[in-house]
Amino acid sequence: MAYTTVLTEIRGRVGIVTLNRPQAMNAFNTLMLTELFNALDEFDSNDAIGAMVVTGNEKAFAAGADIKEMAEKSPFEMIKQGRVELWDRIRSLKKPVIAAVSGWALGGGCEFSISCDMIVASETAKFGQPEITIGIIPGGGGTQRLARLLGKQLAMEMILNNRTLTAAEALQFGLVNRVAPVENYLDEAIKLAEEIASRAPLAIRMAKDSINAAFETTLTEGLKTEKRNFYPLFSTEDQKEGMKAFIEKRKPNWTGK
Ligand code: CO8
Repeated sequence: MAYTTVLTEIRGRVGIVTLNRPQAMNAFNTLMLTELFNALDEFDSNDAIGAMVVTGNEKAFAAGADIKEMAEKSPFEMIKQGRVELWDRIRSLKKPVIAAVSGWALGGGCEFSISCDMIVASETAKFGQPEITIGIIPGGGGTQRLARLLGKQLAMEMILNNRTLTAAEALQFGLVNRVAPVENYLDEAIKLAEEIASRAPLAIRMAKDSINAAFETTLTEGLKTEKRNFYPLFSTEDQKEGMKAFIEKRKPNWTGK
């Protein structure tokens, strides 16, 4: 499908979505939200794709929700749009999503990146939740995800006092997986996605689901989820192939079955 506010590309087994509103620092307006999630859904249901990358441009990953579009909205209109629920859909995508972040990742942009399964940042990336400066709070999961990822104190400072994190700080605090120079952060993200996409697809799906369960439940319940995802993998062709290939000292040939 042809989109205007996002660009899509397939490289090998990786689906890449590029946010494309550079004139607005990639702020999420209604059209871009629709197109972004349509593009992700398309990639997610395409068996030829094993992982996805979402990126912006060097200057801005995304500067949050479109303030101009939102400024005069009523609570009812905001609820009706259901925008803030969208970020939570990322974890229900079957395939891993990697955010490749350069420049500003603010508000909903920061929340989108931390809702992804991994983040590769450029050295110029800056993560922040400036909602407090415009009289609101994060609505795309920022209060919950940052508190879980960074701990209470730092989340408080980011959300209550607009503290931004540099790429180096984000790496130090475990918010991002790796930091690369601005010239090749996207290549790094695609390389990581390619590696993941070359692995056993069903095991990747079960692994993503199991790790996400860790944020939802007690350890006992989480371990049950892991077992529920672990045992069925022994009914897959890929488990038989993976173990056989190990014993025969060769590379496995995954079929995703
Ligand atoms: N919305 C609308 N337009 C924006 C936004 C935005 N979030 N951010 C930047 N722009 C526009 C500017 O208005 C400007 O447009 P114009 O040229 O027409 O005046 C253009 O992008 C370039 O921006 P600047 O001139 O401001 O560029 P600077 O380099 O000086 O500054 C910044 C860049 C720091 C990114 C600055 O633009 C900024 O602070 N932006 C706002 C950041 C912000 O407050 N984000 C939070 C928004 S609220 C939110 O995200 C709630 C999330 C809800 C859940 C998620 C659902 C989607």
